[in-house]
Amino acid sequence: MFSKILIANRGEIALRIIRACREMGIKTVCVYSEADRHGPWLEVSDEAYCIGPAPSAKSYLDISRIMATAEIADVDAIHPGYGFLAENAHFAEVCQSSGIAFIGPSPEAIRLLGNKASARDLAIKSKVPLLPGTKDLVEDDKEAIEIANDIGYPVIVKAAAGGGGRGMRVAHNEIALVNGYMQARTEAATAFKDDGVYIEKYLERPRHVEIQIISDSHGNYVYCGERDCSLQRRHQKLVEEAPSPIMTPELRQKMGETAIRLCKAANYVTAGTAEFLLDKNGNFYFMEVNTRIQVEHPVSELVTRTDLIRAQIMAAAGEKLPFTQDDVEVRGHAIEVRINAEDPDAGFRPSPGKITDLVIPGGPGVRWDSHIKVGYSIPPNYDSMVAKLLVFADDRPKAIARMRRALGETKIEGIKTTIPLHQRIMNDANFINGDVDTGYIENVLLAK
Ligand code: MV4
Repeated sequence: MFSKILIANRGEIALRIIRACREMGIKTVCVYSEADRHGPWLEVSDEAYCIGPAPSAKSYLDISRIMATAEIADVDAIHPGYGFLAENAHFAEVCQSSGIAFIGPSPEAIRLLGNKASARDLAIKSKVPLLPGTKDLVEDDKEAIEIANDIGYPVIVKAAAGGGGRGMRVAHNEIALVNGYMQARTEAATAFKDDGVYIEKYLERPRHVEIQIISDSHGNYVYCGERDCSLQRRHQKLVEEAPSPIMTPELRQKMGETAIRLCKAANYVTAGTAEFLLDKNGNFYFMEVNTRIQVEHPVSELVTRTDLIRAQIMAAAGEKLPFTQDDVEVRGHAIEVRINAEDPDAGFRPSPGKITDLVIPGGPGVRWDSHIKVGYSIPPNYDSMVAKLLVFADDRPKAIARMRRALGETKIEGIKTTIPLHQRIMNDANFINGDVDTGYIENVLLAK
């Protein structure tokens, strides 16, 4: 097993990884930017090194500064968390060639699945269900029109290098398609330096259901149930839960086995997530694989009683997973809300600043994953998420009641947060009935 791990991240996920390492007897090294000098997670790390100024490009994304620290601190492995360098194949390669384990999949698996067009191709070969669409990149608008006429409108143009909703255009007719096709290419060229796009049939108002997988280098693959992440705003998830309100044991097994088939075909090792769209009739369609540990991983930990960070570290160290598929049973219900330093009444404008008072919720079935404390100033430079509040209960109605209760206990003073919006969601009739889709927040709740 590793004796020391460098954490190339910040905030709550840095703290989550430190906690797992401490329980495993592994020493931790944090790298941080000047803006994070007073980051509370640094106090519980064994070592911490400032590697540069506030802009991510000069700190959390600067591979040479991170690798220099890894060498000096003499670590065995690097955990990238999520965001920043987590899905950067080049970084995984640099780690490999420096003899430092990257806690994540191989550079080849990141590359193969990171490109949505090659992931789609692999899904076809692995008999994973997809929406009708192109097998290859679409070279010009004439070809785009032919494909759309073939599969029928509406269609969606997606950047091959994109993900998480960037570089996408929906078209309901030929004129919109020609425009959308060019816009998607231009946007992709700017954002990803890769203007490749592909086309799919557009599914209206789907649910977003993703399968958590974890595997080791001994060929063991386990799926840890699903998460329903349908409640989003502008591709930012707000609430995640497990199980999905519309899941059945049969569908879970089918989706889980499908996710594993795809990950096996990519020689995928460690934690990953296969994202699917689910329609009202229980049909599911593969979207993409996220080759990292995700923000919402704790909801799966709660319902399957696993420690995914521990399992991820064990797999990266070449050990066997600490559980098998037979050990993993979905029990109870978990909900996570993302508490962001944003003002929901002002278009979700970021609200950084100093925490002047803080009451952390507790009691039965409550988990608080956060790095904040009184006197800490949220810097304006990074993601606005300040806490993940999770609840666990026997069933969904009890979990919702528990979340209402936990949100009521929570007090974060000095900044605006998304807590009032979460209270509204937990009292919303559609949410309570499990009747929401990916358009619900923007089209219904915020329009009410
Ligand atoms: C889609 C879709 C409908 N049809 N693809 C957005 C994120 C990316 N991973 C996939 N996305 C979508 N792809 C087809 N063919 C609708 C979305 C989508 C969406 C998906 C999940 C969660 C929220 C969403 C919000 C808008 C659109």
